[in-house]
Amino acid sequence: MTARLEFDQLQSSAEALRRSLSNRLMYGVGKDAVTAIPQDWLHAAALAVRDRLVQRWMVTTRRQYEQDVKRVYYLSMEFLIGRTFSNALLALGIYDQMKEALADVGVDMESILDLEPDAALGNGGLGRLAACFLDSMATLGIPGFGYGIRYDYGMFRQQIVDGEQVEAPDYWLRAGNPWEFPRPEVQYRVHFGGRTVRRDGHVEWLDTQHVNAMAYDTVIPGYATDATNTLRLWSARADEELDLSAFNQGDYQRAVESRNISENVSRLLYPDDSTVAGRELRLRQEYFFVCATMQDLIRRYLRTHSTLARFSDKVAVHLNDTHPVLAIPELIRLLVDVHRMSWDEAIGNIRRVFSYTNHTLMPEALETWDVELLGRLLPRHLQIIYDINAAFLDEASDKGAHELDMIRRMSLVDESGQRRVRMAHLAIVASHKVNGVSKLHSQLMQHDIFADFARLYPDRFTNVTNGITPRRWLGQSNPPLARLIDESIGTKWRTDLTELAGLRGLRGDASFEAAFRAAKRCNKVRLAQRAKLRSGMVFDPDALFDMQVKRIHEYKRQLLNVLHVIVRYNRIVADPQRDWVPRVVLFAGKAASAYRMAKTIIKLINDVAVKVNNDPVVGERLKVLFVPNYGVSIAEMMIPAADLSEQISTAGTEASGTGNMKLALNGALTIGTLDGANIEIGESVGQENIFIFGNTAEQVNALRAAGYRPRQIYEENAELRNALDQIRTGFFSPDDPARFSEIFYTLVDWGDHYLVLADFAEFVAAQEAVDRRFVDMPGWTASAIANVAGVGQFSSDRAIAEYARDIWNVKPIDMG
Ligand code: 26V
Repeated sequence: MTARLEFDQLQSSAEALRRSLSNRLMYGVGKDAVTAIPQDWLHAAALAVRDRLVQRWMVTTRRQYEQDVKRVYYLSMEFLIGRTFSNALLALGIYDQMKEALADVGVDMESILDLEPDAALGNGGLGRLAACFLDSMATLGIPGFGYGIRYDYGMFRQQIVDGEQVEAPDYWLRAGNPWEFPRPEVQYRVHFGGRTVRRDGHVEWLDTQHVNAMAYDTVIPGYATDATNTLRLWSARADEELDLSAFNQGDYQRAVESRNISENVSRLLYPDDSTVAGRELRLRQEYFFVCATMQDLIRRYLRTHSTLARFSDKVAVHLNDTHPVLAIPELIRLLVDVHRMSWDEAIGNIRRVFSYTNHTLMPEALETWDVELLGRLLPRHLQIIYDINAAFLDEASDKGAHELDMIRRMSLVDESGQRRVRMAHLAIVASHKVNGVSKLHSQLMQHDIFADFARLYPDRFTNVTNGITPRRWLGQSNPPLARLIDESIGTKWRTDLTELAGLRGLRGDASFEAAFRAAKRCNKVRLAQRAKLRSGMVFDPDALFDMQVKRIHEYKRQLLNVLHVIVRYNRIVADPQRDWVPRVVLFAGKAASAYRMAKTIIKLINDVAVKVNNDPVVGERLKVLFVPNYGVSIAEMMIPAADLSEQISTAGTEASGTGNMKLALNGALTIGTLDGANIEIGESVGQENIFIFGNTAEQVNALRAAGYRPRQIYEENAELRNALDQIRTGFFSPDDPARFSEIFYTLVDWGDHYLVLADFAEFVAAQEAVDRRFVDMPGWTASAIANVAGVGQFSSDRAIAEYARDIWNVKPIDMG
């Protein structure tokens, strides 16, 4: 019999919240109003909010069990959540009430919001996408679990010292994390190393070392629904017994040390979003994560089912890129070696269970693991991968793939040079669906890197264009615009973003346009104030705010942007009296710590900024600022203030982009190439409301094939030549004239791999068109409104609905 519990039904009034606050401060934080510091108030307020989430959480969990629903497990090494407090308040509809409750006890809510650290458990787009997807799954009532790693150290904090990036550790758990529930009773053993033996027709994995994975749960609230979901993150715990044995032998120090070493597996997020470092610890992390996750979902399934025979009816596992691909051999191992399912039955289940999203075409970012390393760390998994490969190659040959070259290309093991397992191939072979993240990306995936597979399994490949959650990226980050939209077309857009199309009807409505402009100005003033506070720089809120905010990478072409800034600067100096459109060019983004060129680009941006900002001839006509430590919270502050969104990657390189969607949703116009989701954004907002320039993906290929000659472009374009020579000769770095020579040679003499010079002239022309449009303020505003009105389909709700229907075959729960 279960005990009958009596607990308080928590209400949402300011009055009830004030009472909760007092209780939580007293009994949760252990402080009173006299001793509480602002951090304590935030903690108490977070606990008061969390209590209200828990009520819904229990209801949702009960409904899921009652309805024996099919669940989706979204496996991702990264979840870039950001802050939770405001988001939860808005989801629960208690933002104003909490503000009032805090005011009643003498605390200004806005001033404590900034004390909450970002949960920065991700690098960039892939991690933030996972966070938007959690929000949408909960909001749509899709029974979903996020699974990941609870890194002690998230994405590093970026400081800019003398114009250069300096990394500092991000110990985000310092003040405790009020949003998580530790589950010490949920722990699984994760084994490494050892050897395998065959006994009675079964394989046993022996002589291993192990570490435990302990669960931490976070409630993910849906917006304006009782439905919630769970994000379960694993943290490494050394085994008690192991310690004790060393301790008993009198070696106390060694016991504690070995504990630390095995717990390193969840210590830090790898701060690299495009090259796979061949690091053993990263492989250990990947396995640690999927091993605990697969055990957990089998255990959950067996709680309500007596055998695993129909596992795939109730379980969908989604692989966010290849990072969790070891879940495939791990699930096979558990089914076959532990639960004694036949190989064929296990394989059948696997294909129905798994699906995989590819997030990049860049060859250096496609994961492969050294066979020797895999065999040493995970001998049983390597065997299973070989067995899958053998079966796959048979199947391929049955389907007519006889050609040796083709077999070599498709094999799960790359045999050229040191043998390596191709994780993407394993994901494709073992999944029933594989998707790209924009139309172009999905096409290129099928025609280029995975063409052989697409021919073999034509029905397997599909597209789901990315999306972003309107709750955070408009509702929370941009209150002035959100309020205006509420007043103009109602509040439904928050759960159906296509409602924004209703704004088209307000075209030509002078008072709406004025209010729209006022909202943008308000956000620009807010950003300018922050910049003044942090950097001392003053800029005019009526200038055009031009933003490129994203990871620093050569393919994203921050260099193309800098070249335009330099040319603009030179033009202003040559003719200061012309009617220049004042611009503030803002950059933000982190460089991978080992990516030298990306770090040099940051230094160049800062050196150019010093030159431009201190030239008295330039004045307000041009300002350049690099905003340090870009992350979710800084994005929420910057994006609403943008007039112009820079989406200028070499066509064919940016899989989708999601910053492009956030900026358009906040009323920025895009200047961009025909790459990733830019193409679809252009189709939706209207080609007259976007500035497209540059070579297409097809033209990029043709150019490269024909023998691209950047030096010729350099020689023929005087303004470009001048800018590049300034970079080369130390015009921006008089203290170290050779500092940027490598940039010059990379672009002019070493092939300019990302075709910066090829797109330069068109980029500058597009920037001139931007200026012309901006001085026509009514025209600009109409375009900005068209952008907001047109981006409805880029909601993560739409994306998740497509995944649920076409890939996972799951339905929303009935909340009754
Ligand atoms: C690779 C690695 C290598 C090992 C260390 C950690 C790490 C972390 C991430 C990655 C892959 C990054 C791939 C990625 O972030 N792709 C981005 O995905 C976005 C969401 O689909 C998409 O909008 C961006 O265009 C795409 O670059």
